[in-house]
Amino acid sequence: MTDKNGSAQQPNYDISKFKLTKILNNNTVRKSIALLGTFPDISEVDQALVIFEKNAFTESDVQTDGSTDKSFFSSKTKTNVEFLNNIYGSFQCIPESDLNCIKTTVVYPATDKHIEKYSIHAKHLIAETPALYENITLTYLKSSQFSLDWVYNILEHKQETERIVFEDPDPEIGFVLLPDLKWDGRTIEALYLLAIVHKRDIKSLRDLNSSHLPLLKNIRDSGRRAIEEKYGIPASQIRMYFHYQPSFYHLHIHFNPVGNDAPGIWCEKSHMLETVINNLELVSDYYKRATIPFVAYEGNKLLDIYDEELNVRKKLKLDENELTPTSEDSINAKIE
Ligand code: M7G
Repeated sequence: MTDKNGSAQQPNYDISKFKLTKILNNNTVRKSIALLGTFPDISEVDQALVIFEKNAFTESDVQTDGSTDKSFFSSKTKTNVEFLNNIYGSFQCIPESDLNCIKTTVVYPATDKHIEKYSIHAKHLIAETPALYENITLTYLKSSQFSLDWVYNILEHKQETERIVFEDPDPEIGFVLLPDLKWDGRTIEALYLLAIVHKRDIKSLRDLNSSHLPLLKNIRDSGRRAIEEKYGIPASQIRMYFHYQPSFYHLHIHFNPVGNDAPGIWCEKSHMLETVINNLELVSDYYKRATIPFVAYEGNKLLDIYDEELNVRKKLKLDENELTPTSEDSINAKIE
């Protein structure tokens, strides 16, 4: 959906009109719930995702020194006693509504791939050799990946322009740094920014080589500086990393504070920027030669393709890096 200037237009949905079809994932640890449904007043067929997430606490909301006009410790907070026993008390506090916001993400219209991403699944690890990347993952990616329109909208200043924290416009080593969709935008302790490179020919970690070192070092140094200046978080407390596999195949780097367990920081998915720089300094084509494990989840076609291809190879007694002659065609057939 674009307007006459080519900018993406926001679909005109009203969240109160959402009609639930299915709960996809209720994460009690992250206190988030992913819902599948529709906005029937716009379309009965287009699927919509609504993701609710309770916000982390903001330290300024618990001050009692009068430094904030909104506090949990105010007369506006309603307190229901659950029980009192000796020195212990259990309550349900209902603070004023502004302190009780729920971060809400809507994806509309949502594709089957979006629904898959937000559903709960059993996960499996795949050790992706360079040959498996070339022959299976890359073939799969060419025909099945999320649209990058939102990324180009940011790089071309068509959307989220006022949210940009820092930009280096250089086409080779430049990037845009801005708040990630996952951040509520106010809880500094849970800060989550994304650096998106201007170069458009780097899909992921796999495409990096030593010629990209100036770009990576620029993101590390300028990104850290910008965060320190704007949010007062010192460089020593910023975690910077890539995801592999990412959801979006245009190179980007995640930034968040080491003191906060951001979603997706698990060791099977994250690659620290500092380590990546060091690996490329030691071996210039490290990521072309490395076996990189990644997590695939049940229900994802990529896992089915890996399962089948690796079984065929086993039966034909082929080395796992050799391709069966019909491989590319069979992968494309499975994606369709
Ligand atoms: P990823 O590693 O490709 O995917 O990171 P994953 O972390 O979701 O598995 C892409 C990052 O881009 C994620 O952290 C998303 O939250 C973020 N993101 C996605 N979208 C669609 C947007 C968007 O429209 N705006 C912004 N600012 N961030 C987004």
